[in-house]
Amino acid sequence: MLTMKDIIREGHSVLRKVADHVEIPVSPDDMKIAKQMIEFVINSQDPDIAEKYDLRPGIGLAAPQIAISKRIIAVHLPDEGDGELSCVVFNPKIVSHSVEMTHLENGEGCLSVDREVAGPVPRYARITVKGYDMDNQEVTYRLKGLPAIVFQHEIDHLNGIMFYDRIEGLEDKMKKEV
Ligand code: K1U
Ligand code: NI
Repeated sequence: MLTMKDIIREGHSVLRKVADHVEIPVSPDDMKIAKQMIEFVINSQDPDIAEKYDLRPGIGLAAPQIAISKRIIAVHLPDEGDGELSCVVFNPKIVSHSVEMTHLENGEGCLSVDREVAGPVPRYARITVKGYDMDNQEVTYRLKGLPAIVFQHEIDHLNGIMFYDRIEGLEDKMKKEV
């Protein structure tokens, strides 16, 4: 299973690369990576498992964060209703978005950033994402609220973008990666 040792941190060159597309149908190797990623995110939210393995809770993960430069994301979080959104998406692509922007009141966190970087991260309020699921089926997600923000954060990782790159007026020293 993946642990925090497998998560690379800011300053690592893979986090600044544009990740490669995944071949569809998904290869057994890529499927294994995806399964490990969603397992990590789910485990990280289980208080007992998180304590035992010293996992920082996360609601999403992108393959570059485990040093694999491929277009794979995993998210596990409450949805806008009573349920949860738990999925892996291969080659996710934002195909449309609102003009309206939003941001999280308390800013964003990142498992690859071991410090707090304060400030609003502007995100589209609503997005439509297309990609492929673990059954090699094309999927479409129409998202708003936290799921929309998390998808944008994860897709940014596939394009070498860190959340603080988007914070306006952030002092240069806060953008420096040690
Ligand atoms: O990609 C990552 O580094 C994971 C990151 C995703 C994310 C967080 C906030 C806004 C956008 C994207 C995290 O999961 S940080 C941890 C976190 O925010 C959280 C963890 C448990 C419960 C609720 C939030
Ligand atoms: Ni992140």
